Amino acid sequence: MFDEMWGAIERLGRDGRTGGYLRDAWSSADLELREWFRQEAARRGLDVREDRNGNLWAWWGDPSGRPGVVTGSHLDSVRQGGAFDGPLGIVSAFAALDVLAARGFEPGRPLGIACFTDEEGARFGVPCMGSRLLTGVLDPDRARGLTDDEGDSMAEVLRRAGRDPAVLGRDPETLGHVGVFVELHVEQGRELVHTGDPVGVASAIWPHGRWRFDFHGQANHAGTTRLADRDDPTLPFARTVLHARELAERAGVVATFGKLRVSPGNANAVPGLVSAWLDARGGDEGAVRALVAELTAFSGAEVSTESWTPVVDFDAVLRDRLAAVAGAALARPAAAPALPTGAGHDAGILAAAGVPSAMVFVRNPTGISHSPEEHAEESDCRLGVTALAAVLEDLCRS
Ligand code: HGY
Ligand code: MN
Ligand code: MN
Ligand code: MN
Repeated sequence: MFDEMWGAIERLGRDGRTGGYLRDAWSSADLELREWFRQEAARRGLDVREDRNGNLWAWWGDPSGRPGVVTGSHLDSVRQGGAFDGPLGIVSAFAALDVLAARGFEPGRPLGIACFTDEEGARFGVPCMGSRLLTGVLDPDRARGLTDDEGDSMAEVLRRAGRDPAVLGRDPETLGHVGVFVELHVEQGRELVHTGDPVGVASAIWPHGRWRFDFHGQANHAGTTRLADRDDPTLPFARTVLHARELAERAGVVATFGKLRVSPGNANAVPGLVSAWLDARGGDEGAVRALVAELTAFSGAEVSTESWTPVVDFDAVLRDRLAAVAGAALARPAAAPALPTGAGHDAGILAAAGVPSAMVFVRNPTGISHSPEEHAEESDCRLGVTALAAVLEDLCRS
């Protein structure tokens, strides 16, 4: 079943030229993937629901009686992203339920699969949109007003997708259905390559955030405007990028300007505005915040915070329990290794909301992610399903 599911979605939203994925939230590719999720759930007789924030839930058993064990991830991608970031968690979830059902397993408590909407924030700029709205850490009015690169608001986009933006917001009833959440995800680094393990568990998620830097200047003719008469915003931007690198190296954190908009974008004009998005992360929250503060002062730009996620330390008892179960399921000599990650996840948002949460990582031989080079070997993906099935079975017993 794993191959069949993987084969069914691999082409959805794939750019034939680059092999990268374009699965913006609420795009046609995203809508096709949502339909695929519903069909896979229906094939298994799971009860599928979409909550007020667009997250999909497929249930084996009724969670309204007792909070369930939930696994899952997301199906959207960054632009030109890889195949595994998100979808591996969803396909592995269905495959793990197939393994359990084939064994004649009857869950002692409801067992669900969650597909969180807009985890990457590629379109509207705020990552983990669906889980942030679900848990109430994102103001629905702000979410409705966020715009994409064409200037369409999320409210407009939701209406076009047949959803009612007025109902966005905290959803304690749906969140109350989640007794424990386990997200399987491709590793976005090479730690498991170094340890020689196919599967690991997450110990923590680094604090991380996104800030928009707007460098204002004076649009003017590229040929007739003397250098001394220019107010060219690309110069302070360039200085800021170089300074960010120096600060990050000194502080032992990471800082990235990965998205840039030069307006109005004429090759023969000095731009009037440079908008640049900073992504800054690191194991030390104070160091990340200090870098952003110093860069803000240095830049002379108008700076606004798009998102901030404090450090997530996953529950150590749950983490160690799942590491032992996964290690045993794979007949490994020891428990699966626990590793921190610099990548954000819905599991982190749920953990921050007080839901017992954990993550299972599957080895990525390239260590590359958010790129078509992202990879996981089929054999490791299958081991990930074996580990996830064992973890879910263990959690359903408690
Ligand atoms: O940006 C992240 O860390 C995640 O992939 N959304
Ligand atoms: Mn990602
Ligand atoms: Mn992801
Ligand atoms: Mn648009």
